[in-house]
Amino acid sequence: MELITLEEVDSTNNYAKKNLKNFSDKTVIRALRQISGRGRLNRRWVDLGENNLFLSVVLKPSETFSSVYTNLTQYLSVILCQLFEEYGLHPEIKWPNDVLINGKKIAGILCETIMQGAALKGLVLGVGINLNSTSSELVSIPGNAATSVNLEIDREVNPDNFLDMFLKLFFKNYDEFLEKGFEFIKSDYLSRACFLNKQIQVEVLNETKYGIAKFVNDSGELVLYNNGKEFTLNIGDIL
Ligand code: BT5
Repeated sequence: MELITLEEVDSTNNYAKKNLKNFSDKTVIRALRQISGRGRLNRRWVDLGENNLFLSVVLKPSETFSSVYTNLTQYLSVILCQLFEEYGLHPEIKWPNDVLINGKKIAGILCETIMQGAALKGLVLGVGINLNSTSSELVSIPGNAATSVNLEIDREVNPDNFLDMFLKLFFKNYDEFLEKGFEFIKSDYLSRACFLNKQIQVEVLNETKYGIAKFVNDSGELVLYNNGKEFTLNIGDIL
């Protein structure tokens, strides 16, 4: 594992993608300031200052795509939960990979796949983690439902220490996860899931699906029941 720290960047994911060929497998790009952080579907990730984490993990696990890579964001969401639990918090996962504390978003994950024809050039797994913020800064975030670790535990968090713990835990079981897939993390994922057996709405590519979130299958997909019908979703946003 190699860690590269940048003072300022538009987006660590953009930087990792632009310079992908220069990075080997398991290179981590961290930026102290990120001025145009991205979420999914062109949404923004708000920079709450240097005492927070913005990073992208460059992964080059194989030369062709494997379906297990679609579960990397879920693997990462479990790692984040385990870290927050070290701070005495009770994080929950909203399918597929949002990490919430008391119903508020504390971290965001964006995984991008870079292909050239059928060849996999790499994966860029980006994560923003709110460690230190103020209630007034959080108000600027669209949706008004964000939090940070310091506000939940009433003390500042050292970003370097957190990053250190994050990298150790992420890479500890990473190779085994790639071999075994979602099933390897399934029970850790489900024990933190906050959406099961509830009537939910999921936005899937401009369409809204309604139903009861019945279970998450062995591929990490969400299975919804509605009027006796079953829908299996592999992407979407629970509203
Ligand atoms: C995400 O998107 O949650 C993925 C965010 C990934 C950010 C990292 S930072 C390092 C790397 N480089 C990048 O450019 N990106 C990655 P999504 O599920 O689309 O959620 C975006 C929504 O989260 C926004 O529309 C806001 O409502 C909310 N949001 C934005 N900034 C936030 C923050 N700092 N804390 C909590 N919520 C935030």
